[in-house]
Amino acid sequence: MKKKPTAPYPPHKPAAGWDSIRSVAFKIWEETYTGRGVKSLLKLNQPKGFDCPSCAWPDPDPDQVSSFAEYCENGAKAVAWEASKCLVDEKFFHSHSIETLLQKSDHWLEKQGRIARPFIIRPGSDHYVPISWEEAFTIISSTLNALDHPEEAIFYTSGRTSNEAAFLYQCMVRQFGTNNLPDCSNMCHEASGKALKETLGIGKASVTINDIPKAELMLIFGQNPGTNAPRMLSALQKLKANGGKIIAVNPLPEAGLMQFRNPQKPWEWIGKATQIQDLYLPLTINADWALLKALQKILLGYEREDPGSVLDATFIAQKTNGYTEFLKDLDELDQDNLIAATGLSKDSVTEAAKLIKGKRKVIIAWAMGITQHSNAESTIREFVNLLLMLGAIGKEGAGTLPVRGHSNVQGDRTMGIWEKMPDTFLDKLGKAFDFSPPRKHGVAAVDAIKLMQSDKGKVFFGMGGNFALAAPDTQKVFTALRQCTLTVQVSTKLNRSHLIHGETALILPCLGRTERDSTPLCDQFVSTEDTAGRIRMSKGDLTPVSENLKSEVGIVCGLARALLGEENTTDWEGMAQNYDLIRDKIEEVIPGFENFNVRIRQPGGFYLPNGPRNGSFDTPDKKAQFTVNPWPIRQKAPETFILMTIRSHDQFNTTVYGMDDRYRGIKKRDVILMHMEDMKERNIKEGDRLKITSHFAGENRVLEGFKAVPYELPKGTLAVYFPEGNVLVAMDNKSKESLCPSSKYIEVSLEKSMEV
Ligand SMILES: Nc1nc2c(c(=O)[nH]1)N[C@H]1C(S)=C(S)[C@@H](COP(=O)(O)OP(=O)(O)OC[C@H]3O[C@@H](n4cnc5c(=O)[nH]c(N)nc54)[C@H](O)[C@@H]3O)O[C@H]1N2
Ligand SMILES: Nc1nc2c(c(=O)[nH]1)N[C@H]1C(S)=C(S)[C@@H](COP(=O)(O)OP(=O)(O)OC[C@H]3O[C@@H](n4cnc5c(=O)[nH]c(N)nc54)[C@H](O)[C@@H]3O)O[C@H]1N2
Ligand SMILES: [Mo]
Repeated sequence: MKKKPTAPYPPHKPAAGWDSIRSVAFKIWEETYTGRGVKSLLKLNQPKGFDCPSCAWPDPDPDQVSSFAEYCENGAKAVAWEASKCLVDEKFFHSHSIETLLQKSDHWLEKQGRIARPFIIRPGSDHYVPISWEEAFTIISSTLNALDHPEEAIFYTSGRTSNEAAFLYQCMVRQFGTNNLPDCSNMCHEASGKALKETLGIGKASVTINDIPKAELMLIFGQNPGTNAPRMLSALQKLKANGGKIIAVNPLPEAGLMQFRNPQKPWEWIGKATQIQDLYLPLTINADWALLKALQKILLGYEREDPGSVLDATFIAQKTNGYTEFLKDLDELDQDNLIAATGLSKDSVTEAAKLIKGKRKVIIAWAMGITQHSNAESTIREFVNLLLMLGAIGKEGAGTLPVRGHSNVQGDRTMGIWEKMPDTFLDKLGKAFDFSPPRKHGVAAVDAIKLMQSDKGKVFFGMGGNFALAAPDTQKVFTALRQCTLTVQVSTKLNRSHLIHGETALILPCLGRTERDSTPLCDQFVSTEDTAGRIRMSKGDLTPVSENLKSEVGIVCGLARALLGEENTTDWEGMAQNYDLIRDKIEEVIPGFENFNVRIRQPGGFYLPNGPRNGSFDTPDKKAQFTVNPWPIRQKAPETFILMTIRSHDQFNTTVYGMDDRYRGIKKRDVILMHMEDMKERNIKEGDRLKITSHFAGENRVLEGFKAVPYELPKGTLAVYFPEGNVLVAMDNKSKESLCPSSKYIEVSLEKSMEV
């Protein structure tokens, strides 16, 4: 029999192992040329060191932390990137105008090094020039205070900001008078928070890292952990060693889920790699809902044949509500139609159902392949329905695991970075700081763009991140930001958001996680919250790259004093010197932080309260909710493709470390991944340059000159890298419930580019 041709990519090599050690060594040398990067690695994720600035994957308990290397390749890259010895100083901006910088790649911009001091562009100028901190705060505060209304200002947050800085930042913004606090979560896990809060009473993971090895089965939906949460693979390896099984659901066969060599265990770098996934389901993009309903239906069939073989009837009766309606709806669905919609064979769906049957210790993990769809919340509520059927919540080795992105994105939300914090939080905040917080909801990320577009948003303040590139609809975001009177970015490294600026623009450079944060009182530390809701201390000890940096806390306190005036009663000065005072206020306002200053000093920190983890549900009727979620059908024209935007192995969001997407075997970023048959049918050859046109609500957007790469993904599906693909994402292509952009579902057509 003739062998079916397969795409050359991905190369199907084990993830991590020696290659990742080599990659780390190279990056550290390239960035720092000194021991700076190596020194900081020795403190990375150690109980007394600093929290990794890369992803939000939890650290093991203190007694299980590897003293050799409690970090992954991509965490080490993030550290090396921050520890850079190069500086963006006065000389740099003297010789580079905005016009010339706009011609440079994003990789080049960040590679210029750490921003050394505050800079300003004054109206009409094309060069950043130095400015003192005092003058910077005066300009920002006088511009803000001259607005017609505080709601004309937008205060964005990325997810690296510490708890202490985030808490003070939202407090300053609310004292100023607005809830316009969009964050990167609006484009990330917003749907997870919403769907989990409604159904289980809290918008966070119900499992801890210690549950994973105890699970009998783990389902991983829409996530690429080998690249984006690499230390998760060590936990999965333990689950496998204990006899647990793993099902991966993803249109792309991701290397990290196939085979793995633990880079923390050199004896594994050779020999047989661990096979991670037991069953791989390469489903049609956004067919997760259909797959979940099909699985529930098959499982219900097994239960009816053999009562007790699937359902946990006691759990359902005692702990849940809505089961009858859920069952009625499920019975009305047609199993064959559901399976057909998944693009999977009936056999593979049945195999998955058989793996689930009889199990109680089941964890479902997911990430952007689920949340960045317009129907994300429905899919997530179906995860909950499935877990509730099995009684797989509130016990060891079972539950929900939305794997967060940025290292403190979850903590920032806990601290009040949200455009619609509940009244209970606002009441306590007002009491603790003696003011009346605004109650009108603010704007989330997409609405922030619209506010600026409409000329009602005049000031954009970015606490970290790279909004210009991370937000959808690049051209529109650029225009919106350029219409602002003032744009301010608190940053460590140069990025596109510094170049796409308002009439006046400021860069306020801050300390990174790895650096010592000294105040006249003593060295300070901050705290972060991981995916599993554990609060830990983070204390950097590298000498800051420049004497002209401030900590994020210092920046907020300095600005708040200028903005809110002499008569303001908050002790900004005291808190800027002594972060224990900030933690006392956090304790006063946010439940779960009792005795904060004592418990944060314990090795490993402490877990925040989590109802579902203990089997209690803080919903209106105190029960977990089964829900009915209608079939989310998205119409598309027959000849078009669905395109997703994904991360390469050599980037952290908009920070591009290099061009090597090693696990996928691709060494360029201007590429479009395509099924071989789709290429053949359109007479497209590997390397042909294509014009990609996206279609949404009658509007077209274009990305030109991307090279075709034959790749193992379902027919009709395409992939390009984020952030390059963002020009194709229409701002209104988003979830109606959580307003999160559908960055994984972009309807596009293709044609060959004119020769370039
Ligand atoms: N090294 C590194 N680490 C990171 C980041 C980084 O850029 N680099 N980013 C951080 C951040 S902020 C985040 S949010 C996370 C992101 O972590 P991930 O969510 O793993 O990142 P993505 O590359 O967006 O990958 C999403 C996955 O979803 C799959 N997918 C797409 N559409 C569908 C679908 O319809 N159904 C299913 N089942 N799967 C689908 C894609 O094939 C891909 O494997 O990582 C964090 N960690
Ligand atoms: N098309 C598409 N769009 C997406 C996504 C996608 O998958 N596809 N993913 C979305 C997701 S999940 C997210 S989370 C967002 C990410 O959006 P953002 O969080 O806005 O973007 P980042 O690229 O993480 O931000 C990088 C910048 O942060 C700054 N920085 C780094 N460390 C620090 C620090 O310690 N303090 C401060 N103040 N600044 C620092 C540096 O200057 C760096 O240039 O993008 C979203 N956009
Ligand atoms: Mo994210």
